[in-house]
Amino acid sequence: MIDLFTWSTPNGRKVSIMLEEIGLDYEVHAINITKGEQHDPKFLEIAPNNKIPVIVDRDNGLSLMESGAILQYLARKSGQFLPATDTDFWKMQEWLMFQMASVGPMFGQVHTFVRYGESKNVEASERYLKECHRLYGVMDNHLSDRNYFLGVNYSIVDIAIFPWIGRHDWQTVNLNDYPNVAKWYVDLAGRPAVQRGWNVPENDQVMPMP
Ligand SMILES: N[C@@H](CCC(=O)N[C@@H](CS)C(=O)NCC(=O)O)C(=O)O
Repeated sequence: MIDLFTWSTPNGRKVSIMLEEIGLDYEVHAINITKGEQHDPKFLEIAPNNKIPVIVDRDNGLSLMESGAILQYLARKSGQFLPATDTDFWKMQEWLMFQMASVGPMFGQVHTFVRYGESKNVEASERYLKECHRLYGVMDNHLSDRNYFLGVNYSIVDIAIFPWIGRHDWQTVNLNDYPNVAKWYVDLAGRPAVQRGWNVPENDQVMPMP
């Protein structure tokens, strides 16, 4: 049994989608970050960086923050979505780091300045939107000759990237400008586990479709 501390955001959804995919029992604890619940001293005991998502594995008491680490832990615990070869393992690290270091932080800035800031800070909005489009271009190019980020197999890299593309409406990105990303996105959006994971904690946010 896994305790999942989360909210309906891209980083949170990575983990709920993963838990749905691997079919592990889990209990959801909603941490409403719009109300500052991530700063609750009790939550900080397991979340030293005061951010969701965090898991606690009741089997061994381990608590983990950082969605990239959590995805790898759950892959290993379940024996699912693990790369078959050493080369694939490193390719997984490469694209997971790409998500964690580039897609997440840069798209997050677009959400801050373009969506919430209504592009009033022109310099920041242009800078992050430009980088966001560049990253969409990188992903579109990579997916031009493969179904998934690691090739033929759906993996934790797809799970890590999907919820960020699931905010393309917030990013003012027309997904049809990136047809390979759009095709991949529609494919993943059709997976029942992805749909269930999107709705954790229960929310009324519609998954945008191109
Ligand atoms: N690198 C972290 C980022 C986590 C993160 O930024 N979480 C956001 C929601 S998506 C959060 O909890 N924000 C609350 C805050 O910054 O106070 C991860 O991938 O887990």
